[in-house]
Amino acid sequence: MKNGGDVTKKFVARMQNGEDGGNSPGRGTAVITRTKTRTKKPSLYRVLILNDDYTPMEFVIHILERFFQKDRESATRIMLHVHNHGVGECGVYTFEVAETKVSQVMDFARQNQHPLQCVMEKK
Ligand code: TYC
Repeated sequence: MKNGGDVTKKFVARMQNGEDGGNSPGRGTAVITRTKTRTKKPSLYRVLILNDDYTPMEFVIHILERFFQKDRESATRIMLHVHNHGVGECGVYTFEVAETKVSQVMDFARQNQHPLQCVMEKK
């Protein structure tokens, strides 16, 4: 279901008389301001890792287990997909979580002197 953001709607209602607390643009009419609270789904971002010729396969598997909560089997599957296709998805997150994951992976790869690249893209 598609939904907008928070919307303040003004409803024009016909009054029985003019006694509406001075909220009336004209005699016998009132403007009632109501704030409708609507939920807004956050934008989602894919976190991707890129293939290179130097990062050890075991290191990539470790990254997927440590930062993306993958079990050994799916970590291996994702790593091999990246190895064979050049790029692969580690997970899908809201903006700040995705940003944090990218930083964690890039920092950890750098600390271990591997050229592994990690990026995020809007879904
Ligand atoms: N291509 C690397 C190798 O042969 C392995 C690798 C896989 C590197 C995935 C990066 O994101 C990557 N050692």
